[in-house]
Amino acid sequence: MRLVLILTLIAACQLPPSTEEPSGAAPAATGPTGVEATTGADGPSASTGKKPKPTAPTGSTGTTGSTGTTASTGTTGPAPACDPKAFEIVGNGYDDDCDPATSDTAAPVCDPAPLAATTTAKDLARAMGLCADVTEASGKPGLISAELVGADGKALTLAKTQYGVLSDYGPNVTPRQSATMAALSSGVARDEKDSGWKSGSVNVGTTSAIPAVYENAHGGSLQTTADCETATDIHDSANLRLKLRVPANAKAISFRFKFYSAEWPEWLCSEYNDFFMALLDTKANALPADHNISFDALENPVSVNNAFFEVCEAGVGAGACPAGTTELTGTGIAGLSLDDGGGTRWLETTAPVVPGEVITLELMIWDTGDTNFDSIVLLDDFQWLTHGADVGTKPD
Ligand SMILES: [Ca+2]
Ligand SMILES: [Ca+2]
Ligand SMILES: [Ca+2]
Ligand SMILES: [Ca+2]
Repeated sequence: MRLVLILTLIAACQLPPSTEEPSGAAPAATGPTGVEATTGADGPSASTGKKPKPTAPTGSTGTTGSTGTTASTGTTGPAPACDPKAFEIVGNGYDDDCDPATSDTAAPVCDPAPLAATTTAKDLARAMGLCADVTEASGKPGLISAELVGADGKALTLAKTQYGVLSDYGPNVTPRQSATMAALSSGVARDEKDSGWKSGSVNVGTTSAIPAVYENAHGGSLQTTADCETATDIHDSANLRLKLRVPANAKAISFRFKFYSAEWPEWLCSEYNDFFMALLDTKANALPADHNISFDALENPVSVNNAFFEVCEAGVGAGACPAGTTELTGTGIAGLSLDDGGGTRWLETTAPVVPGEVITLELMIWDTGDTNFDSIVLLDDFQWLTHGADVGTKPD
């Protein structure tokens, strides 16, 4: 079945891209349409038997995480002594970091040029709002290093178009912080108007192992829904690994993301369960055993089979698609019409960290099961929070 679709897609790719919905034509026949459905005997999966159910992350609190007022909210009360290992809290009237050059009235911006051929991992971090470039030895807070590696953390040669700094994703999706955002893809991190965009299924040709900490906590499985078998082979991964020094006055982090997949809806509840994962290494308590801090209310990671897909065409697959197709239009993830892809709204993840520690945050995406039907994640608005926050993800 998947081969037929691939051939159809290849043929379709020779047509000019269109953002228009098919007029009068019935949507293409789709496969399993509900996460409750099991993969049929004629489905794409040749696997039999159930994998062990993943261990639920411990200590996690689902969507009950703090609402996360941002650092710009400020505080009141007597002025604390400044600390060069603190970050400048905007709007509180104090020079928090003992550096008069950092503004108390405007958050720093450091947008790199969008869609540049020279884009680096550090540019992706800057697009997310991580402007402070520091050395680990300095003890100062900010970005120590940024790397693009494989899902397993090992060196991997990514395709140049698997990542990018974007100023938009289609005409209706814009950054959450300043003028640019970062994008990672298991195909092309571009929308259909961008140079380098390709439709549907791009085979980068790389493979990676399941991240060890996640694999160990889930018995080697990537399965996220009880009745939906998931393959365990990872293809075309892209992992933005950030090493950061937590400011002395920060107790938590937050960032925003938006996940889209061309697997939706026809490969929903199939072995082709592409993932976005955010693995945090911190000394803070209450970190899930698998270290993944982005998951839905059912504690499922953000994969094709999660509960956050709301940007889609209603009536095509499972779910009510309450956000409709506005944020799908012009993205290119849905192929030649809007009924062949879906995404989440902007979501916000929070997690606690320890003041002054060095943390590693790995933001990654991959194709599961094969290289086809790509997925993309938009990343933006990294913030240090001055108050504590539980691990959790919610619509922003
Ligand atoms: Ca301040
Ligand atoms: Ca930004
Ligand atoms: Ca895929
Ligand atoms: Ca791919």
